[in-house]
Amino acid sequence: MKRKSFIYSLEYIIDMNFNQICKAIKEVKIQGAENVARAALKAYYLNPTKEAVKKLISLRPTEPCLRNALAHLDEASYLIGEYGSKLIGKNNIVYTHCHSSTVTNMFRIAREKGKTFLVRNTETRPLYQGRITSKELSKLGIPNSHFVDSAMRVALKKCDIAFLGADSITPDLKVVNKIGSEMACEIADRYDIPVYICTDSWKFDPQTIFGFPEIIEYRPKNEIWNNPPKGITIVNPAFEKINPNLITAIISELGVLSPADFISEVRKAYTWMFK
Ligand code: RUB
Repeated sequence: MKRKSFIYSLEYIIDMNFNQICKAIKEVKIQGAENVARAALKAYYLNPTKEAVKKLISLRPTEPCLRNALAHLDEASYLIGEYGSKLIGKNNIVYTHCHSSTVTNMFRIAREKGKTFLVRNTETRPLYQGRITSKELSKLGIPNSHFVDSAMRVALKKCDIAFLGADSITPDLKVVNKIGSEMACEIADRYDIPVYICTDSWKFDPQTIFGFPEIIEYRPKNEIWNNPPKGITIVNPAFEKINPNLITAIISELGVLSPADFISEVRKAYTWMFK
């Protein structure tokens, strides 16, 4: 049976910024260990930096729930970096699409370990999140070649390995990620390039266990074309589901696992979700 959400008492923080949430936690306007942890997670998402983590932890020193929630994300990111970087060979050409902080962090760790590799990435129309990836890689000193989306096959076919992020993973083994991701996987399959998904296990979507389909977000048409002539229907899907057969493995804090093994480890790790 689907459980009720208990976060109704925190609705008022939805419009708060990072500093306002910190103030509310400090002044005990947000109280109760679990509510403090939930609010801190929201604040962390608004400001995902090491300084923010330090500040959030300092607000209520007797709150291990808050510390554990924040630590999970950092620990998972660290482990994904450790596992993923091992898969990058010397002077590899590596592909990625869109912007995944988990993938970029893994590249950072690989670089810190002395791995030399070149990243090829696609720009990700219409919002160009691929540029964020390119900018971050440049800052990290990782050589990077940037391609338009329609050059995806050209970008990919000489790559040794591909890494993508995930927005959601469903019990029927589907990884949902930025539009273009399944196309990238199909091209990679054609050229025998292994594809790894880098993701925290929290991307598993428990709602889908209860028969709710994973909804694919369709975004406003003006992101693509501001004033198109009449009679044109603009279709702007933000995400797509990837066929699990096209995924070599999912790299998470649970290990480097096939989609089926990943789901079975998630089932063990989060038994309460399946009741
Ligand atoms: C971003 C996207 C990313 C995942 C994973 O899409 O698809 O691959 O969100 O990101 P959008 P992360 O730009 O529309 O949010 O690894 O940072 O969780």
